[in-house]
Amino acid sequence: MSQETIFTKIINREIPADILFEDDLALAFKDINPQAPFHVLVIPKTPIATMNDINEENAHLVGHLYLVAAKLAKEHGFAENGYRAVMNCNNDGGQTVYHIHLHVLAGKEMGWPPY
Ligand code: D5M
Repeated sequence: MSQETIFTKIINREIPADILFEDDLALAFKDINPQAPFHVLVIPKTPIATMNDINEENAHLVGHLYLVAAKLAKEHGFAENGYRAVMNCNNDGGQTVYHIHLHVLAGKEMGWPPY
């Protein structure tokens, strides 16, 4: 299927990942190339290639990603100090895997803007 990426293989347990959370709609696992002490990716189980492909039918999944992100950040003790949740889109956004994912970064003070 054209929308299959390495993240589909993680969902299907065809390749290993350090999974922190799973439910019917989403999966969260540690980023293989962490940019902060805590760096987790939260993905929908249904593949959506980019933010440009979010629509009325699948938008509820994106809200769910944020719900899972906040839950994980709270559970790991980052609620008070704070954290960042970001989704990259296409080349200029820095997207490399074309299955949308929310990066959840925490455990250090982050800068802005994100050059
Ligand atoms: O982010 C894609 C992210 O996906 C990037 O931070 C590395 C991560 N990645 C890629 N392959 C894996 C595997 N196999 N496990 C865990 N994390 C992975 P983007 O926003 O698309 O640049």
